[in-house]
Amino acid sequence: MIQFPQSFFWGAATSAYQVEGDNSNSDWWEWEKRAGLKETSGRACRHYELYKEDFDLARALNHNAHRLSIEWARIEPQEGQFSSKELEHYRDVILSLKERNLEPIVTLHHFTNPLWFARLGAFAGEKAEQYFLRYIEQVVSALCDQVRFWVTINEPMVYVYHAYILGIWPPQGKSLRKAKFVTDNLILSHIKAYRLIHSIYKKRNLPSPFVSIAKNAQAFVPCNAGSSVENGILRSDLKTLLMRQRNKFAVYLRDRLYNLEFVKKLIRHHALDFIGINYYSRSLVAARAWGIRSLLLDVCQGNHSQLKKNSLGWDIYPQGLHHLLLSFKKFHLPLFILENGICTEDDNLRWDYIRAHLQQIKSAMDQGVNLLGYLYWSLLDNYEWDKGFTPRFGLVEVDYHTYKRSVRESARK
Ligand code: IFM
Repeated sequence: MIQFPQSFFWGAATSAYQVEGDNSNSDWWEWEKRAGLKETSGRACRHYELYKEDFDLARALNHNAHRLSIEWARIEPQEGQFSSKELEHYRDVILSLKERNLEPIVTLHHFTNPLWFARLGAFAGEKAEQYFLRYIEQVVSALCDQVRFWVTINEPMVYVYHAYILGIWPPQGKSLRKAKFVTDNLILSHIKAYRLIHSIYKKRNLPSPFVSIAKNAQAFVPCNAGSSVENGILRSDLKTLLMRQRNKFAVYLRDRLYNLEFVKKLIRHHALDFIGINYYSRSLVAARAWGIRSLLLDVCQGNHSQLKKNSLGWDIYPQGLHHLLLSFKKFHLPLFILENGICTEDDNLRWDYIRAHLQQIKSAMDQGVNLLGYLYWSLLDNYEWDKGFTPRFGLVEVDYHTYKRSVRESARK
């Protein structure tokens, strides 16, 4: 039995678009149809109607916290028109959590945008940050008396990478220049949102809130070409040596730029009260050249990994979480794992995954890491973006025909 502090937050996370259903004013709603995705979000888990039932399950599993997100497109379906009905809905959702002694941790942006905002360029648009702040002001003013933990933006770099570098999420950009512009805009938007949220609490004489982002972090590991055979080509020793040096350098760069830089910038502006971390897996680095694109993006081509994998093929690598927690420790802020989880059809593997990660967390805490809590991704099976409904991340299984929920064994352990 691993022992954690009494005050530790335990729970699970969801995001609005992935579970609520019928988010027809969001950019993803329009895009998943236009892009011809095999599975579109549709009614998702019908969590918009069934949230009380879902929170009953979380409570019965002894959770004491729950992370959810607000769908901006529901709050502001048309530019400047705010829906009091939807604000009321989310207030009910938060109150339902609190009635069940579940601490609400509320995300304000989780990948999706209102369609009107997307049409204006989303975070590549000129007035992006003003629109974002105006929305946040509405939401935070309506909920501040009930919420202490805010996450402004979920996984900003994942959003930028998929939407502006790989070009596989809306708006399907493929430009490093644009990616940089959007990243800078997200940083600015967070800093201003941080200040705004604090000022709202101050004006109302409420205790200071805890505001952060959810930073996706990855363990970067050099791809070991073993006997120096990579892509079927036998390499000379010198070439192998150079390749190893290049991979090491690429790992160093990615760790700094992908994992740490965003957070560092926010800390420099005193705009984080804790560091929210989402961790799933490792990435095997194999830079084919010294150019910046290769150093930052090339991954191992052959399958050198012997590790067990989730159903999307991601390596299970719990020691990566330990390493990351220790490297974030140097920022001297409390850490909070806002997502960690596995999609699998094998529930024993799910439990092995959770247990192995908890062991790593405990060991990091024993080495002085100040961790506020651990949230599993996800409470429910849900809509995994362009991958549809096939990946099963939930502690609770969802039957997408009947919407019946069944708690998995791994959730009870
Ligand atoms: O489902 C996603 C979530 O929206 C953000 N973090 C990673 C999860 C699993 O891919």
